[in-house]
Amino acid sequence: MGTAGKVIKCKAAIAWEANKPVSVEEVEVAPPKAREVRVKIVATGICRTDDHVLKGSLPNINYPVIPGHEGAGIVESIGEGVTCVKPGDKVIPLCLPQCGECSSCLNPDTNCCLKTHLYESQNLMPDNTSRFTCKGQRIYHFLWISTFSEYTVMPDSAIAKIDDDAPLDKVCLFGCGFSTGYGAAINTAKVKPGSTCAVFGLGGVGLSVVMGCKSAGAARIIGIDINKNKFVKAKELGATECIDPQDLKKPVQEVLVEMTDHGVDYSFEVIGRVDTMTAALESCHMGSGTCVMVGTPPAGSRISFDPMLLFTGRTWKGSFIGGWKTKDSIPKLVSGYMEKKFNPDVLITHTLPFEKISEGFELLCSGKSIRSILLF
Ligand code: PAD
Ligand code: ZN
Ligand code: ZN
Repeated sequence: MGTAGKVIKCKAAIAWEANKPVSVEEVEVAPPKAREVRVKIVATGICRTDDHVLKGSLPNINYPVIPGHEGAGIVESIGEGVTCVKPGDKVIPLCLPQCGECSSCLNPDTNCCLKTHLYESQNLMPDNTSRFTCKGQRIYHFLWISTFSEYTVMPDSAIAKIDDDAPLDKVCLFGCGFSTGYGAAINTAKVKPGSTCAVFGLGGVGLSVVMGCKSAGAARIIGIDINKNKFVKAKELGATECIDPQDLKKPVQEVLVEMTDHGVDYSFEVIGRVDTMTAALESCHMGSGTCVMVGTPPAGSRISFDPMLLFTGRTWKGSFIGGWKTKDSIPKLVSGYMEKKFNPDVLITHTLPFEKISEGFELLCSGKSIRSILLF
């Protein structure tokens, strides 16, 4: 390709500092170094985690940064030693890498590769340099993949080749939202047929949890949200009941325990607040209930809870990108989509040109969208 080995100028959205909207700028994207890949992003979703970056509530982010982590695109060029993809391949960048070599990657029971940002910063490429500049200034990467740039560079451990026929404007959701929620239900909780589930937060990720619970055969799926507009889609996707905690005279966890003969079998926190994390734990059945934390805890937060809740046999777990070993699993999930095994398209409420990214964040923050997809 004509651009291989050259710097590419393109559009990207930069968060210059926390608590400011992103601005669309022209950036320079350097060619990939050894074991790196440069990708032309075609479509990217906006996940709440990107909004956490804008608000400064995600740990260890350096500014200015190009956020975005729910993208799909086409390989433009590869650096020396890359064998897993070639120019022209359709790919999904992985916000959780799978290096294949660390103790987590070698352990079949976890997907938490030690190259994750939550363990080791991914604000720069592995050689500690950035591939992005804007107005002469170095711009940081986000989770190694920065999908809010038309061209972006990532290590080859953070990319997965997908089906040649996959529609990139839809399957970008497999990069985060859908895979995270669906996997939290089927991999992390291992929801059993006939069980009762409660899902706190019915955004793009929470609704994907609802889909996972439904496909696992849950008999009752109770959706909880303070925005009643989310209930219609939740019911369409399998929620059997929906509750707005603001309508209740008692805490929602007490109501759930009463509604379900001493508590639910599985609860999921998909908001990212410490009060709802403990409420979700408290709504589980003694002895057997499992609570899964999916929402991202605010940086530096601490939880205080009654240890008797765990002493009496409840299980509290976290789920990171749905427990999937990403490089192995995301291509299979995309194939499942192509075979119509599940349909996250229903989560896409808005499709916008990339320049309207700030409108996409406003739609998310005002509760009007589930997922907005930005097209380059
Ligand atoms: P979203 O903002 O689309 O959905 C959150 C939902 O929670 C909205 O519908 C809100 O109305 C609702 N809500 C807010 N406050 C309350 C409350 N007090 N009680 C009940 N409902 C409430 O976000 P999303 O679905 O994109 O992401 C949800 C969380 O999951 C967020 O914290 C994000 O950072 C996290 C996430 N985690 C992973 C992971 O790997 N664990 C991956 C992707 C996203
Ligand atoms: Zn996300
Ligand atoms: Zn690893």
